[in-house]
Parts: sequence; C-alpha cells; structure tokens
Amino acid sequence: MQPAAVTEFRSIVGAEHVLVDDDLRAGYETDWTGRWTGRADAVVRPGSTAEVVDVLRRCNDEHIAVFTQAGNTGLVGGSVPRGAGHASSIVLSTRRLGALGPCDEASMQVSAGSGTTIAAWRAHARAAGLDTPIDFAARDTATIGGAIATNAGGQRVVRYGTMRSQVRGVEAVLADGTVVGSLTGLPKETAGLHWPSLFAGSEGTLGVITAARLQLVPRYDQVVTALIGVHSLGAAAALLARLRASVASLDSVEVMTHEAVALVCDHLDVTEPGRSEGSGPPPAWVLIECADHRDPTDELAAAVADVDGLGDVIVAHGGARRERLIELRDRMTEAIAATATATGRPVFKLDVAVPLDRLDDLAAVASDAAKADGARLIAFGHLAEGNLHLNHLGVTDPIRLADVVLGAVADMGGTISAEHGIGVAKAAWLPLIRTAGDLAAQASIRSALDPNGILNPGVLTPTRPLPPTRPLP
Ligand code: 2HG
Ligand code: ZN
Repeated sequence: MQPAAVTEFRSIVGAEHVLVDDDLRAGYETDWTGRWTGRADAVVRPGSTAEVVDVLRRCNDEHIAVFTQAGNTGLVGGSVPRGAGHASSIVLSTRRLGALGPCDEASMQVSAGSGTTIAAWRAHARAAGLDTPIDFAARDTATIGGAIATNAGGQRVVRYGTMRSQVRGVEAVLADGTVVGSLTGLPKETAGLHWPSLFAGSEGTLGVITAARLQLVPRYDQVVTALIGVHSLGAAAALLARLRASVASLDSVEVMTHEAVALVCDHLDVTEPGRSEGSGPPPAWVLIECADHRDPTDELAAAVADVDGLGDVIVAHGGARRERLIELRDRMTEAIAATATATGRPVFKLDVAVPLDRLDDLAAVASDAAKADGARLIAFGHLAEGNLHLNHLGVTDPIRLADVVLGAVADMGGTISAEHGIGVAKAAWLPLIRTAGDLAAQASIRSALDPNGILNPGVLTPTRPLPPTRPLP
C-alpha cells in the first residue's frame, strides 16, 4: 500500500486507530476458529459514519480491498483478510461504532451503531424493561453489524425469527462512499427496495453497515427450563411439534447429541445429566426454555406429558439450576475450541439445516461421514430450524467430508449454511443450493454497487478447489 494512503487513513480516523505493526494487526488477521488467516496492510478503525465514508472513498479510488470486521466471532472465514488479487488491503474494524440510542418503548425499537455487541444491546434493552429478540453464545463479542451481515440466528429464532426479521432500518456506506438507508424505523413503508432486506446476509459485499434500527421484545421474568432426553432426532421433532402446537411461551428449543453433552460436561468438569441416577445417557437431549409474564411450567408439563420416545426430564425454575442447564448449550463452542486447541488441530465446522422429517437421515449421514474420515463428530444446534452444527475434531480430509455431507444435505432439500453464512469456508459448495442463474444475478447486484470489487472479495464466490489459508495438518 502507498504510504500516502496510510497517512490519509491516519488523518481521517486518528493515528492511534490505524494499526500497521504486525503484532497489532495479528488479532484482526486470523479468525476465531484459527483456521482462516491472511495479511492486511493496515487495520483501520473509524469512529463515525463520516469517517467510514472517507476511508471507503480512498479505498475505492485506489482499489484497496476492504475486509469489514466487527467482533471477529464469524465461523466461515468471512471477515479476515485473504489473498484475492488486490495489491493492497485493509481490515475495516467497526468496533468503535458502538453508540446506543434511547429505547423507544411505544415502538419497541432502538438505534444502535453496528459495533454494538449483542450483550450491550441486550443489557440496554433490559434496563428499559424490554429484551432483545436475538441471543446467542458469542453475545459478549459478536456485534449487531456482524449479526445483520450474516443474518445470524441463535436460540430465540423459534419465537422471533433470525436477525433479518429484527432490522427495521439500516444505515450503510457503499463502496464509493454513498450513504444509504434510514433509521426512522417506520413499521410500514412501501417505497421501493428495502435496504435492510438487501443487507441482511450480504456478508460485507454490498457496503459497510454503520448503524441499524432494531426491534425489541417484551421482557419475560417467568422462565422454566427443561432438559429432556430423546431416543432419536425424529422423536425430538415430534416433541417440537407438540410444543409448537400448545406452548405459546416457547422461547427456545435446542438439541445436543449425547457426544456433545459429554464433551461439554468434561470441559466444565460436571457430571453428565442422566448419569447420576445410574441410567445410560439417551442419544440426544432437547433443551427447552419457556418464558412468559406468568409461570409457564404447567403449560410445558401438560404439553410433554404423553409424547412418545422421551427419557429423563430435568427441570429448572431460574437460579443456579437453570444456569447449569443453559451452560451445557452456551459453552459448547468454547468446549469444542478448547478440545481442538489441546490437540493442536483446528475444528472443522459445518452449519447445515434440513427439513425436520430428514433430521434422522442427516444424523446418519453425518455420523457415517465422520467415521469414514476418522473424525470425532460433535453435533448440536437449533431444533426448530432443523439446524445442526456439525463440529469435527481431528478431521483428516475436510474437503471430502464436506462434499459428502453437504451433497447429502442438498439432496434432502436442506441448506449448506443455516446461520453462519458462506464466507470463504462454504463458497465452493454454493452451487449445490443455488442455480447458475441465482449466482449470476447476485454477482450483478454486487458489481452494480461495488464496480471495483473492493468489498470483501472472495466471499460468497464459488471457487474450486478451495485451499484453506491455513492447511490442516
Ligand atoms: C451456536 O449455536 C453457534 O452456539 C456456534 O452458532 C455453533 O460452534 C458452532 O458450531
Ligand atoms: Zn447456532
């Protein structure tokens, strides 16, 4: 990169917010899984929309690639630099765009800078007696901008939908510095294209999201949590059908295989559920949460009373007992990462979803594929969306494994990415679920808004073969 560009970035955002030293850039150059890594000439950290405009104008003029990054909790290599045919590149960090406006209780909305963490958004909503419709384990670091760009999901999707459904307005800066969108948050307006719809899931390719107007939801203080053993994922789906039909307070329905629960219990150094009474563990567990203004326990108990194929039931009404149950799910990714670190080999993650009546088929395909590879499979996820996170420890041939599993998922009418996005990790398999016509139309939209191709080059772009930037041993 020309030294003049660095000088200009310094004059725009302040010298302390342009990081050029290797050790200062390092934390922005490798992703959370440790699997994806690259090199940028600088990390630039604007503190306002106006600064984002000036930084992007300069990048566009000089064809400097821009890898927008927020919390760097992504799991598909979508926000770290990569070699992509650009002579120079920056990581544009949105972490300083963290301002939160007042919560509007009548519209139940709030405006937030895109660098606001999910945890800060939630704490702010709760201080106003409200809550956020989105929540997931990476809440302390993940940001609302990243959640919009990847259309993140999490555990409350069964009740409120994904991030896409929560965005009432968005402000974003296009590659040439044009600011688009609005934060007025009108619930009804039919006046052409809807910017939130376009930006949700765009993975940093259409512009840099700088702020959003977000939906809030009621805060329920009566919560009941139940961990229920199931004999199969098919039985879990039958349980889900019953819950959906008769439990209005249903807030989350998560699923974890026995192997996943055993791993997290080992990590947390706690006894595996179902083991203390001397019974063998069920193949899988469903973790249910119901939340309401009135105690939802009876509603939940009545719903599960005569469902077939259920095993142990462990119930908690808030407090430390609830925390212990929730922790099993919340700390799963951390437990997997710790195990991967201990073995010195990055975890290989797939994030797939299938129609609910194919969940048992998916479990069988995934288990056979992992066995054939010699990998240890840790599967868990969001039952209501048929979404399983397939984590592979000690994988031998990740590309082959992905070919088998993702091919089968596509044949089942499923998707190769339910909530983590495509990034670079899944790009090679996009043609399994998108036609050539779909991909060409998306590429046209992208090049219309970013004619120089500076925004997150390489993501959402099918290429074969796909070499991981950090080869697996
Ligand atoms: C979750 O549901 C996240 O906890 C992470 O989507 C999933 O680590 C994973 O594979
Ligand atoms: Zn998830």
